Amino acid sequence: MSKLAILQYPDERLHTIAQPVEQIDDQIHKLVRDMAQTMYAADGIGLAATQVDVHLRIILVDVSEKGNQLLVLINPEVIKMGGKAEFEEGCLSVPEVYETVNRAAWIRLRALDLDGKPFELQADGLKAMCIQHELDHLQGMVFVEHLSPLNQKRILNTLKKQDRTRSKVR
Ligand code: GNR
Ligand code: NI
Repeated sequence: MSKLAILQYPDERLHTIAQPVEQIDDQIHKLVRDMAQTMYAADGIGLAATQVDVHLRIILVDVSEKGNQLLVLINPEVIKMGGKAEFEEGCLSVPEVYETVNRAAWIRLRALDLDGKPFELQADGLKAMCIQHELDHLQGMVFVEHLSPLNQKRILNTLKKQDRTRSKVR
């Protein structure tokens, strides 16, 4: 297994639209294992392939307390979503930024598992929020892009300052 590098906003590659997986082969299995290792090592509750610069429709989610309930969604498609919820979100590609985003309260989707078998899934709460966050990544969207332009500007400035202080420390 190997840990993968996570693209950092505002990296343009985060705006790439992911393509469907055509064949779930050994290469995809290895990618999913590496993504899982990367997500757990970063203490994340989700990870989209986009974030590791692989532009395929693959997302991982594990919102369990112990981090032992990994959900792998290949070629996920939304069947239905509804209700309204607000969540304070963060992202491994946007370190130290937490902002409230409006989401659907629940989501129903169809996806393939690691054997290529289709299944359906219904989620609400944190899990629904995380899945919507990951689906956005597959569309090339980062959560801060749900915020007002002014807020986005503030965040970009904050990230630039973080960069400066980091290079001073090093
Ligand atoms: O680890 C993550 N935590 C998180 C917290 C609140 C809302 C969304 C997330 S997803 C994020 C991992 C990530 O960046 N996935 O794309
Ligand atoms: Ni994210």
